[in-house]
Parts: sequence; structure tokens; C-alpha cells
Amino acid sequence: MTTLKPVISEIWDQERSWKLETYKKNHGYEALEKAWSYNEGELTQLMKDAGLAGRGGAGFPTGLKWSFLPAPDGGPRYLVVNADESEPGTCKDIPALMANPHDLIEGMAICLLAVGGHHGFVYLRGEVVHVYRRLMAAVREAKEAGLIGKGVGPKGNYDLDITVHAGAGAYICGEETALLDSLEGLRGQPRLKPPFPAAEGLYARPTVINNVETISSVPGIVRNGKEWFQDMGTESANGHGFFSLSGHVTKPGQYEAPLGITGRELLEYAGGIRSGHELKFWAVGGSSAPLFTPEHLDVPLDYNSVKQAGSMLATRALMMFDETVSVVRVISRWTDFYQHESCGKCTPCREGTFWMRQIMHRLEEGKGQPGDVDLLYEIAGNIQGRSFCALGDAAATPIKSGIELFRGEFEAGYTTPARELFPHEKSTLF
Ligand code: L3W
Ligand code: SF4
Repeated sequence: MTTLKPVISEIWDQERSWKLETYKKNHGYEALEKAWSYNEGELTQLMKDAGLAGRGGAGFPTGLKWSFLPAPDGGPRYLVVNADESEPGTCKDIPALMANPHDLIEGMAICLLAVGGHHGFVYLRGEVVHVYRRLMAAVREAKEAGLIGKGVGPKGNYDLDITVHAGAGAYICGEETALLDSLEGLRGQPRLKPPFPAAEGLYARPTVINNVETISSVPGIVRNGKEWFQDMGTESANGHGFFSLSGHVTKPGQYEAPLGITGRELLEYAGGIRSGHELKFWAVGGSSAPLFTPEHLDVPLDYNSVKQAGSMLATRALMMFDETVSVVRVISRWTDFYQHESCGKCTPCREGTFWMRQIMHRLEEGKGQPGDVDLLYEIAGNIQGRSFCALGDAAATPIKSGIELFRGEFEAGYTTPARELFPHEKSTLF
């Protein structure tokens, strides 16, 4: 049985874990102190050697991303932290920011040193006002302690500023280039890539964009060394990560563990499926990835293994559904979400999510028309690979996967409402 590995969450159950005092008592800011003595390029190399990959969904190698920044030209270079967490089921960054904001601040300071930047931004989901306040208070504490601010570091000559920016609650602003537009005060819509943000990001300057969990993983690596990180995980995926369990599990929550832990092991830590019920299907990487069934419970949850098994590790948001749940109703709610959040820039996603939503609603209400399931599958297939950003694909993926796995349930929607087929559905999810 794989042992859980609390790293970012190690101090979460300590009293006032979010305070600088608590963080410092638990080795907080020791990594930053160490980082000041690294030569140019060494911190980036350390991330490459450790094998840290982006924890926001794509799993892109972090050190490689940092190394993409062009050589300094005297102008500003930025770090932007993506804290716009809003994918259904994804709930790791917000608790991490609430319980341990200094881990992120320390990681940001180290990343800025690594890339020769002086200004970091946190783009935070707008609805979480309590997190905004906590993060602002933590930045203030770090400034007052002289850890960041003007003229910090052993020579007192390095400026390290952090700005916390609250978005306005649009899922698309979690897409990195839409986030940059939003941060610049524009309407948040994805930009054409390339140029990638590493070359032309915020205010058209070289910019590193990483997820909260990615940057919060940096201090541990600097403090404990690359071997410590390499020793966790599998051959293709090093280190620790959050696995967010929700749905019909006995103890939902965040489980920080080495990558490669299985769904079965996580389920055991979470007390199993609620008493008297059994697992029907589950989402492994939030609502954007193909669904898994009980037969996937032993797949090691690392990038390659999950891909080989036909899904995506993505945000490691495991949503577990028991036999009382209608797959049509679940996917219908996700489709509502994607249609609502579609930014409207490209036709396949703007129109396609609207059509898919109409058909999903018909099937859910038992008012489907003959041929609807094939039509739905075809529309989803036409959106995939033809949308401007990942949101279009994300909307289409669970629909295709749901039909492939549970076609009979979709076709039952020609005659029978889902609520009649699943009268005992008891869920806190809807
Ligand atoms: C420079 C190159 N940079 C790639 C950078 C790129 C980005 C990173 C990965 O989306 C995924 C998405 C969602 N020169 C580069 C380069 N880069 N080639 O590498 O890029 P990409 O486009 O693969 O991913 P992304 O845009 O960062 C993230 C999936 O995550 N997802 C997300 C869910 C939601 C949340 C949330 O609510 N917090 O994360 C779920 O599946 O679909 O595939 O930085 O610039 N040649
Ligand atoms: Fe906007 Fe959807 Fe097109 Fe992305 S795929 S650019 S969210 S309309």
C-alpha cells in the first residue's frame, strides 16, 4: 500500500498553519535562504533534475518551462501563478492557499530568483474572497519580515514584489493566455500560441506561468534536494501531488501522495464508497477527461499510465459516483458548466456546447429524439481538435466517453427521464 506523503499539506492541521510564525517553525523560508546562494541557471536545473512537472493539468516539465525564457535584455520578466481554480471537482489550490499561503510565496520568490524576475502575480479565482484576504495578509507578513519587498536578500539589493489579483469568476481565465489578457484588464479570451508566454506573456514580456501547486512544490525540492523528490512517484512521474476525492466516498478531501498511487489505495484512505453502495464510475482528472470505471482502480495515477488506460491525469480530481447515479445527469451538469463558461471566441465550442447542452437536456428529461445519441456523439467528435483552446475538447470528452461506456443509459433518455431511472439518486453534487 502506497503511503500518503503530506508535503504542502504537512502543516495543515497545526494551529494557525497559515501564519508566518507557524511556517517558519516548520522549516519555512529555509529554502529561500538557500536559494540566494545559487548561481544563475542552477535553480532551473534543479527543477529539471528533480523532474517537477506542472500540476495545473498539462504536466509540462517545470524546469524546461523556466528555461524557455529568453536571455535577459534589461526589461521586466514576470511570474504569474494560476490560482483560478474552477474545474468541476478540482479543489486543491484553494485549500492549499488557505492553509499554507507562505509555501506559495516562498516558491514564488525562488522562481523569480531562478528566472531573474522581480515581480510575481497571483491570479486568484474571484469568488474566494476569504482566500484573497488570507493571501494578502500573508504577503504583508512576508514583506514586514523582510523576506520579500524592496532591497531584500543577503546583499539587500534585490526587489521581490508580489501582487495578488482577484479575477471575476470565469473558468476560461484559467487558460494561461486568457488569464494574461484578464490580468492586463482586457476581456479574458485565449490568445493564439505561439508566441508562448515564456517569450511574450504579461505585457508582452517573458513570463513564467505555473499553477499554485507547482510553485508550492518548489521550496520542498530546494530544501530537501532532487533525490528526495525523485525517490517519490514512478519512473515517468516524480514527486508528490494532491489527489482530491469527492462524491460518494466516506471521507472526501485532499490526499497528498506520491504520483503513481492507485484509485483503489486512495479510495481505501477515503474510507471507501459510502456504506451499502458500490462504485459505478469515476472521473480521474476533473470533468475534462474520459471516465474511468471500477476496472481502472489499479491504474497507477501517473501521467503515462493514465494516458495508456485511456484518460488524463490532469488535475487529479477524483469524483466517485455510486450505482444510484445517472451518468446522463452528471454529464449534463458538466455540459451546462462548459456551455456557460465557453468564451464564445470560436464557433465549434460556442455553438457546439450549446447544441450538446440542448440534446443532453432532452435525454435527461426522457424527451430524446431517435438518433439523438449518434448526433450528440458526432457533434462532440467535431468539436474535439477543432476548438481554439482546450475548453472545447474538455466539453466534448466526457460526453463521448459517457456514450462509449453507458450507451444504454443515454438511449433510455428517448423515453424515460433520468430521475425515474435513478429514483434513489442521493447526492450532494447537484
Ligand atoms: C514555451 C513551447 N512554452 C508548451 C507551455 C505552455 C503551458 C504549458 C502546457 O492547459 C491543461 C489543459 C486542460 N514553448 C511550449 C510551451 N508550453 N509548449 O507548457 O501547455 P498546454 O497548452 O499543454 O496546457 P495548458 O494551457 O497549461 C492545462 C487541463 O489542463 N485541465 C485543466 C483543468 C483546470 C484547472 C483548474 O481549474 N485549476 O487546472 C483539465 O484537464 O484541459 O489541457 O504553460 O505555455 N514550445
Ligand atoms: Fe473560447 Fe471555447 Fe473557443 Fe476556447 S474553445 S476559445 S473557450 S469558444
